[in-house]
Parts: sequence; structure tokens; C-alpha cells
Amino acid sequence: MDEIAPLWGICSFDKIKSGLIECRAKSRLPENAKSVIVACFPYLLDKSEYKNLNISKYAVVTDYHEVALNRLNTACEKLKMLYPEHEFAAFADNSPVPEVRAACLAGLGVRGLNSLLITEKYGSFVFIGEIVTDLSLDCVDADEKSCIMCGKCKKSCPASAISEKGVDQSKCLSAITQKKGVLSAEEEKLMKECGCVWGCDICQDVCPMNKNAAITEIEEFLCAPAPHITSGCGLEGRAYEWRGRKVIERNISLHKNI
Ligand code: B12
Repeated sequence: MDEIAPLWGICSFDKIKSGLIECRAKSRLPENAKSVIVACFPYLLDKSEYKNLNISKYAVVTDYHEVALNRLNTACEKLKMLYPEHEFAAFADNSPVPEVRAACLAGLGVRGLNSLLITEKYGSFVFIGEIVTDLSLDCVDADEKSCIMCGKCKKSCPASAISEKGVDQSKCLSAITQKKGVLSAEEEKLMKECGCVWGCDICQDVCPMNKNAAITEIEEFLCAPAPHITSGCGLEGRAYEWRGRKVIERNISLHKNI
């Protein structure tokens, strides 16, 4: 697994079973799932790669769904050769697994007030992916811990989406940038003020636990950064491709009118 991801751990499926997310991918879960191998894929780049940044840092690198799934599927193939009678299914993001929770249980970090996993080495700038298997593995099953609760993310969120109850998805600016159709005047104003065409990093950028976050060593992320998107630019292989051109062009046009 060390070749697949620089940070990984294992939690038992039983611990997350009650919080599974309803989605199409749920049908791929192995019957009798017992363990979840959770992997973190750090994505922070050197500051010099963020010149003229107009999208969230997670979207600057090659689409993480592809990168994480390629790597995790390679691991699944190897595991299947070692344990042919067992099932291994890889997921990343589009997953029934509540990934932040699973990562905390696997001992990979703590849950931030901003609801994100914060790791010691890479801060919260990691993607999460996992392999669910019916093989019984030694599980960490750590106690879920919270961040230092300084409240900076809550205070800095321009949409007041963060509270002790969690993140209000209907308010979160990252979700607004993904919305289809016509935005409300309030939503447009927020987007214009923040100047981000896709996603939002404010709650991560102000987090003191991210101060010394290490840069990624993942080749696929280092090789083709695209920090700035413009009208008509290619969407292929990027994390925002799934949302389609209409939404991206609408967001870009909002920033032209500032
Ligand atoms: C829906 C979703 C969103 C929504 C809603 C986010 C939200 N916070 O609710 C929107 C579109 C807004 C969003 C935005 C972002 N997202 Co998102 N998102 C998801 C997705 C697909 C599902 C999350 C979910 O609904 N989980 C269900 C809930 C119930 O799970 P949970 O929060 O763990 O639930 C438990 C908690 O409620 C827990 N609990 C809550 N508080 C506490 C506190 C304590 C102390 C304890 C013990 C327990 C606890 O009890 C529940 C029971 O299980 C996940 C992928 C996945 N499959 O998990 C990615 C994911 C969380 N997103 C990710 C990312 C990168 C982002 C953005 C940073 C992208 C960006 N830059 O714009 C932003 C961050 C915004 C933010 N601060 O949350 C990453 C996070 C990586 C990390 N380091 O944590 C994930 C894991 C995707 C991935 N594979 O990497 N996202």
C-alpha cells in the first residue's frame, strides 16, 4: 500500500456501516464487508504553481477521482491475486463510505470544525479513497478526535456555513459554485466577492493546522497543474469536468462583471 498512497490505515466496516451514504456506488460494496483500507492522496503544490489562481486548489491538479481510483484499482488487483477468494472494491468520493469518518477511524487524522480530515503531515489538503473488502484485517479503529477548535474557519466562512453542528451544504460556497441553473442574487454576490470560479478554500487556508502542510509527492498531481481557467478552456481530466461547460462558463462570466 505504501506505493499506492503515502498515508493509509484500516478501520472496520462495522464502525461506518450505520452512516453509509446512499448512492449508486453502494451496489459495488462486497457482501459481508469487514474492513476498509483508507488512503490519503495529498495534493498541495508549491506556492509558485498557484500564480493567478482562480479555482480551488483541489481542482488545480489532474482529476483526483481518476488518480486515486487508478492507484486503488492497482492495489485491488494485487490483493485479489494474494487472496483470490475475497472481494476488493475501490471508491473515491463517489462512495457510500463517509470518507472523513473512515479516515479518522483509521487513525489518519482528526476532524476539523470545517468537517474535513486534517492529517499531521499534509493538513487537510488530502483526498480520501478506500478499498472495502470482505477480508478481516487488523483494524486501527481509533477514537474520532476533533481539531483544536480555534474557530477560525467558522469566523472566516463568507457564507456562514460552518457551525458546531457541521457544514451547511446549502450555504457552502463550494456547493454554490457547483449549482446548476440560475443563482440567487445573494449567491452571485458571494461568488463575486470571493473571486473563485470553482470550489472554495477559505476554511482550509485560514486553518492554523494547515500552516506547515507538506507538498504532495504524487507524480500525477505534480505533472500538469492548471491554476487558472478561462472561457472556452478544456475541461477534460479535471475535477470540474463532470459538471459541464454551462456551469463553468456561468461562473467565469460572473467574475468578468466585477
Ligand atoms: C457531499 C460532499 C460535499 C458537499 C457537502 C460537504 C459537507 N461538509 O457536508 C460540498 C459540495 C459542500 C463539499 C465541499 C467540499 N468538499 Co466534499 N465531499 C462530499 C462527499 C461526497 C460526501 C460527504 C458527506 O455527505 N458525508 C456524509 C456525512 C454524514 O459524513 P460525515 O460528515 O463523516 O458524517 C458523520 C459526521 O456527521 C459525524 N460527525 C460530524 N461532526 C462530528 C464531530 C465529531 C467530533 C465526531 C466524532 C463525529 C462527527 O457523524 C456522522 C456519522 O457518520 C465527500 C466524499 C465522501 N464519500 O465522504 C466529499 C469530501 C468530504 N469532500 C472533499 C473536499 C476536498 C471538499 C472541498 C474541500 C472542495 C473544495 N475545495 O471546494 C469542500 C470543503 C467544504 C467543507 N468545508 O466541507 C474531500 C475531503 C477531504 C478531507 N481532507 O477531508 C472528500 C472526502 C472527497 C474526497 N474523496 O477526497 N463536499
